[in-house]
Amino acid sequence: MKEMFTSIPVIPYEGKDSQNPLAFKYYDADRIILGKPMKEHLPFAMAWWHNLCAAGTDMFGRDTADKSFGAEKGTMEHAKAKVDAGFEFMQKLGVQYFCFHDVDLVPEADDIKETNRRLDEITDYMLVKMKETGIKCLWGTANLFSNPRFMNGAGSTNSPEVFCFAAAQIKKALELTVKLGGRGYVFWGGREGYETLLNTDMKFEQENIARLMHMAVDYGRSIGFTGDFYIEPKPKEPMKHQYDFDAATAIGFLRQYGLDKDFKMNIEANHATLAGHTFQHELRVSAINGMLGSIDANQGDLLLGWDTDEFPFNVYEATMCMYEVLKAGGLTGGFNFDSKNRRPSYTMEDLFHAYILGMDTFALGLIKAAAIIEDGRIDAFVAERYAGYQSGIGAKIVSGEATLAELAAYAESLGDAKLPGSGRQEYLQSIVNQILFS
Ligand code: XUL
Ligand code: CO
Repeated sequence: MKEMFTSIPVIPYEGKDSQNPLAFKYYDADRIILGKPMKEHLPFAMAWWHNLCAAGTDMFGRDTADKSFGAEKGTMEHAKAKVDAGFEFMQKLGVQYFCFHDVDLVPEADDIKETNRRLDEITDYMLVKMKETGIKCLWGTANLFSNPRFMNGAGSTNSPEVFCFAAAQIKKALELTVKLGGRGYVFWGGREGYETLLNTDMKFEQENIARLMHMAVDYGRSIGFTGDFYIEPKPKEPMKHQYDFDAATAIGFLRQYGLDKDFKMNIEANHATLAGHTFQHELRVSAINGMLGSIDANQGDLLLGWDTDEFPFNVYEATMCMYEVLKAGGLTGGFNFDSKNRRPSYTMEDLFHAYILGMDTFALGLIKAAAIIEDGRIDAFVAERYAGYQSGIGAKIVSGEATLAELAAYAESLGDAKLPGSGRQEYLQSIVNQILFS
């Protein structure tokens, strides 16, 4: 197999003073942080769709990047060239995992049986590469939003025939995920939502999504899938309103329909901010519900109201993300770069720069989050802030023994109104800055 990225070497770690654009400044795979090597804290994954497929087309213009990898697009030769390019790319960067949608892998045929045959062929080829390189699959998914038949959604469609096509794709994508040893299987809502309630039976649509997910769980377990299913919340785009609005909504949905034992969250940074939350908020909501599964590592632009899928460079956000991940004891999934280069950064070298940026940002986030935990001042402050609940009336409230009348009587006995302790937000923020910039 010929080398695709001939001008790019294996990316070395050179440390923070390096000026080499093709070197890591912070991601040092074997460096031990809190007792574990960085590469275990940060199971990075390449997103097949952004890396090997998307070439810059947007609403106003066509491709700027050449992702033909020396083959004619729309052919199986091209599908194979993408595999060659992808594995060389991951190996040169030390990325250990990949994520895929079914139709990222092969050109979709008119007949689903032919698409499935192509998928079998390409995944045989991928398995060979996986064995050669040790690179693994983080998660798989089915694209239930691009084909025109999914214009009204997949599980939420008004058409039972389209629902069956969705079932067929999920069945195959699950089989492929098992074949490739994927750790997880993702449901991003795609077009599961609505444009107007004038034509929408919201209750029925959500029940049908749950039916489809139950069938997926039953089938997945029956063919030996032992990993987690994930919902990837997103509040809008492409639909005006998406049902999996945010983590709290998705967790409520999973509990309502009895899916919570099999599913966790795949939290995407850009989706969090579209929902009006911080990335950290979505991670915390998932973690406290025992459902922090995996992360789509990217970044949005707060001045824009859509999903820009930028490579993450905000170290403050990455630090707060890694703080949540460390506190949650790690992920069962990993960090998938659901990110794309800006359209004018169209060369293959830019793709390497993008991953170096993303991986270094999360490495730095990990280092700084560990430092915040080791420093201990923030944890100590939070513990102290709630210390009143450890004894006296506070402990009685927590134990569930107290009654409303008893508490009212206690309040009367206090006389003067009592203020809670200061929140000390500015002090805590200055600790974070001190650690970030030291
Ligand atoms: C879309 C998105 C998807 C999912 C996988 O916003 O994030 O790429 O990650 O379907
Ligand atoms: Co995503």
